[in-house]
Amino acid sequence: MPTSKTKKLSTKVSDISSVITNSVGETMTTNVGVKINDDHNSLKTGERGATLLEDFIFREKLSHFDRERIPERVVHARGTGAHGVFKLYKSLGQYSKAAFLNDTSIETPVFVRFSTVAGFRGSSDLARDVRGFSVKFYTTEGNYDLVGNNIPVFFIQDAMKFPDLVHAVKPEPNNEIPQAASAHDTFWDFISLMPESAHMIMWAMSDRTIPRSFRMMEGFGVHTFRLVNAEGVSHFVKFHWKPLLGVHSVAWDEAQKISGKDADFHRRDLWEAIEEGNFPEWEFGVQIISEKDEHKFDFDLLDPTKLIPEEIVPVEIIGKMTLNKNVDNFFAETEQVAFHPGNIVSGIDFTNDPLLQGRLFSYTDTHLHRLGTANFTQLPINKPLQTAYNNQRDGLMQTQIHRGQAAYSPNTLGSGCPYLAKATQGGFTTFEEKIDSNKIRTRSRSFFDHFSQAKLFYNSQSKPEQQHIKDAFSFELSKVKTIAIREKMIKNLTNIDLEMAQYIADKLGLAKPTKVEVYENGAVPADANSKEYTSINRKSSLKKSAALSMENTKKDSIKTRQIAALIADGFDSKTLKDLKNTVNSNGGKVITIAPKLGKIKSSTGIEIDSDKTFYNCGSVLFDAVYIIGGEKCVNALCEEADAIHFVNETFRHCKAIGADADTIKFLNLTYIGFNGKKEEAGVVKNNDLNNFVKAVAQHRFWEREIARKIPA
Ligand code: HDE
Repeated sequence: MPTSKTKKLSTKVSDISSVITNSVGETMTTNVGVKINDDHNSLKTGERGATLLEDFIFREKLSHFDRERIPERVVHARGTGAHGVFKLYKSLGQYSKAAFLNDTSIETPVFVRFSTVAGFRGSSDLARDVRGFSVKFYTTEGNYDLVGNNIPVFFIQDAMKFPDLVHAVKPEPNNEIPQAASAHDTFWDFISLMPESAHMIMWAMSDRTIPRSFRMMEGFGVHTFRLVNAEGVSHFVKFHWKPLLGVHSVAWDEAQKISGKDADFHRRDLWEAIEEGNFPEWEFGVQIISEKDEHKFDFDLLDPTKLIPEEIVPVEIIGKMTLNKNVDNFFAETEQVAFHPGNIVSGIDFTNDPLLQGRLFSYTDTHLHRLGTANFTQLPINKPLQTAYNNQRDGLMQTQIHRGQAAYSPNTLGSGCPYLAKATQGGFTTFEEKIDSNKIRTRSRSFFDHFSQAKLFYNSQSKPEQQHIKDAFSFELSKVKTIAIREKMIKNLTNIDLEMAQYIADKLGLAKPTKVEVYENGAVPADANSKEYTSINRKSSLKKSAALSMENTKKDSIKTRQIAALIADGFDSKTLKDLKNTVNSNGGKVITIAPKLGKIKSSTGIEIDSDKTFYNCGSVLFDAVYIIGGEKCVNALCEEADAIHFVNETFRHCKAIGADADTIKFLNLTYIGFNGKKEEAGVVKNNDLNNFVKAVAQHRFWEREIARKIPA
């Protein structure tokens, strides 16, 4: 039986229902309730006359329309959101007094927004970019926001540099080119002068920035936070989200093509998964460090360009988040949601990470600008579960009607209300960190090692992953027009891996570096001339961290994977049926693709409606392909150049390919055929559906890329 607490908490989504309007069955009215008789014609002076100013219906409609847009987010403008719940597996009471981290019986409602960083609101989902991973927990003690990314570190160490970073990555100011892409001069100019970005740029050039799905991304709180328990004892903590479907990405060529075929690919994927009841799930993990161990690491816990390797401090899984409801209205919910890393609840606190400290100012400031009023927390999506009681009053778009005479404290006229809460009653108290220092404007020396973890990341990648990083650098820097910037980047990269730097230099037509070029020109003004800034490069004891490679992720399921079945008239209906049964029973989905929409007739005369055609989709929108047999079908597919291209492209992107035994004539027209009888990894012929499913679960066969390059 749900406790009354549970009941109340899990009704967050329906709490919003009091403000949901549904016009089904209703008469159209103006905003002040006057029933409208004609919504098609404005009021005119005669049939061919001018429109009259008195037409209040027309004026209201147009002037509301003129104000429909609010400023898009300055970063993370492109995103999508969903509702869900968080359930704790085990109590963290030993470390935190936060109720939602203590009581395993409650379900905490959440709202999550995923985003890209650099692109405008209408940009493509598949840009090479960091993904935002913001979670708003509507807890019994107020809203807690974990505003993180899908990468555990960040480009810069001090919030002072954030506007510079963003100006550098956004489209260039003279011609507003390129959209949603870091492959341009200003970005790499900035990065080449900011050695502290070395670790993050390795992640950014890895496949982590081209995820297969939001549902297959990790999430990280990035900064070190504090957990504070009922006794006031603080522990440091790093937060993690681990997707139950594993961490998977697409290929770069594929990402670019998806941007053209379906710029809403990630948004659609999340929406459809939730609509179909395939609720995305992430486990919530913590790395906990006691205060006494603060200085035991070879990096500073307050430095947001560093992660704590899981081999050194394991991630303890403590709960699970499930996204189970799409929004009713994108603007009202996803666009108006206001996340803020400063929204913490009793039991969680900040550290002095200088990036985090700056964020604590920036988000509220942004919301005041974007949402235009100090009352933005009254919007249904931002409202806490509890009614807010305080003496803040009035302001633009005040929707609360505050009763009573006294809007100040202390008061007698209001019986002293609202009361203050003691710490024992849940009143928020800040962790009393001891500080005794001078005011200074400088960077801590403990933040100066920029390359050790960049190396650790590179060394932890599999060979194909390393190749993808080299390819990504080669691509991005080839788009940079200023040769000096390319050269500077190559020098910097020698500090991470000499062979990698040589490879990229060669691709850019530059001289291959022969030695490590110790970074010379520190970009941080206070330390620009400091030898120490450049020379500290502490050696990490750890050479590799398995958790940093996607190669080691889960590959045991095809749940929610989209499998294209190529068919034409004369297809073998039994194979299609068997394929559907096998794939469906393993949690995947088969989508039939034919030369045309409408009825397609099988060899035995059964008619089915094709789901898609070769002209309205492409292989890049699927996880795998299966070619259905049947003599007439195979002959028709042989005539279909797009079908041949479909299979070649699937092969090029290293995905699983399955085929009936009698499709060999068709396969011979593709690269699979060009390779004669040689077995290819992930290509399952001869109707072997079980092995095909196993191949799809592997996600990709990157070894094909190394074996040979194929055009597609
Ligand atoms: Fe943000 N960031 N950020 N950021 N950030 C914003 O807030 C900012 C940083 C992140 O889905 C803005 O509401 C500063 C790190 C996400 O609505 C803005 C600094 C991380 C989102 C802002 C950072 C993030 C934002 C723009 C350097 C990962 C999207 C609109 C100190 C831990 C939230 C808005 C959503 C959004 C400022 C750095 C994540 C301008 C000043 C590090 C996921 O306030």
